[in-house]
Amino acid sequence: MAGLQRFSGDGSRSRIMTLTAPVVASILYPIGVVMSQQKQFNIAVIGATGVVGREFLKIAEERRFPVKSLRLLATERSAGKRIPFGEGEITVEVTTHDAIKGADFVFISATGAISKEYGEVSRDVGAIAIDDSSAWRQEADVPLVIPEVNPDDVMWHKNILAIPNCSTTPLVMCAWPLHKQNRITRIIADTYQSVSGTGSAAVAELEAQSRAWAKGEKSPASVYPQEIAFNVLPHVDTFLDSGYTKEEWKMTAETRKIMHEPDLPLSATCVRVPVFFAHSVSAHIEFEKPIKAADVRAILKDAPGVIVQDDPATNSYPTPLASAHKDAVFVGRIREDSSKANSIAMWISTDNIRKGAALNAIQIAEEMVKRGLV
Ligand code: 2RA
Repeated sequence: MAGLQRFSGDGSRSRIMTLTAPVVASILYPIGVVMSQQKQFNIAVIGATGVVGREFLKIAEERRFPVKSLRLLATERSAGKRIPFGEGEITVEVTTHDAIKGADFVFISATGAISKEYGEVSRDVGAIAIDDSSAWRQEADVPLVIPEVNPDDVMWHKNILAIPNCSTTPLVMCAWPLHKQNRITRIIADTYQSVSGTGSAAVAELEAQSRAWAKGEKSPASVYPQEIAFNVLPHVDTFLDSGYTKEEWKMTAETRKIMHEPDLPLSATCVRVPVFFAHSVSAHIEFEKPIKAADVRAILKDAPGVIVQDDPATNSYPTPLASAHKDAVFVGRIREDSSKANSIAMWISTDNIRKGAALNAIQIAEEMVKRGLV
């Protein structure tokens, strides 16, 4: 059994034990959970020490994903760190091709270059890669999946599957159930994206700049091109020749692919805001036929993974602060767009690290397990 190490007692390195699979199962899952009858999987997580990687581990435990063995992989800088999992800790190893041999699932949340390389290696060694980057999302033989929207797309995978960008997922989770009832003809989406979407260095930068500001000092921008504290930057990812950013292009291209609507008109403006966790979207959606705000509320109330929070009389609407660390996509401020017939405006907030990334990845794996694809 590859790689799962558990520290006993004081956790000293001399007392590292490598455990066999049945022991692991009995340690990770409380007595009474019938793990022996459930298929279990060898998992490798690339980018295990990052914001998404750590959330992935939390969610795998919460959802009792059937783990047989777990290898946590990262850069040399992080190798040797110990990360809690179950009742023990696992030592982070350097990402190598050998380290993913024997894995059933390889979850990748690292750089685009690592995603590209390790997606290919996963495929070559017969593992299933579920990738969080944009490296594979537009490849014709790579399904881009939100299990609540297009679960059947897992069926045609060729060992690499991608999860959508964290600003795309919440929008599509709300748009898709409406589109099924009344065809969408155009979407305008403006995002308010938290710094955790950039990674832990950006979270630290916002904190440092906020603390410095409170003391009347300045802390320089290094992750972002300009200060992010008490500011908003209409700039997420790189600028393209079209004048859009790559993040904005991703929202269009990914929404089209997931909804199987290759010509769906969508224009996005993606904005970074001084919020730690959870992305928000202000969406204006036009439909083929007339539609009422009440219809939208009713449809979205039944939409899987979506919670309607829409009571202006009590100041109840989604916010990033309240949506952070939760699984659902929260939607509110649903109203008929006064500027255009057959159009609805709405406001969406979602934890970008959970449903926007780690949770969606685990749900894809769960969908594949449910369908006996692995
Ligand atoms: C961001 N959407 O928020 C990106 C992360 N995938 O920067």
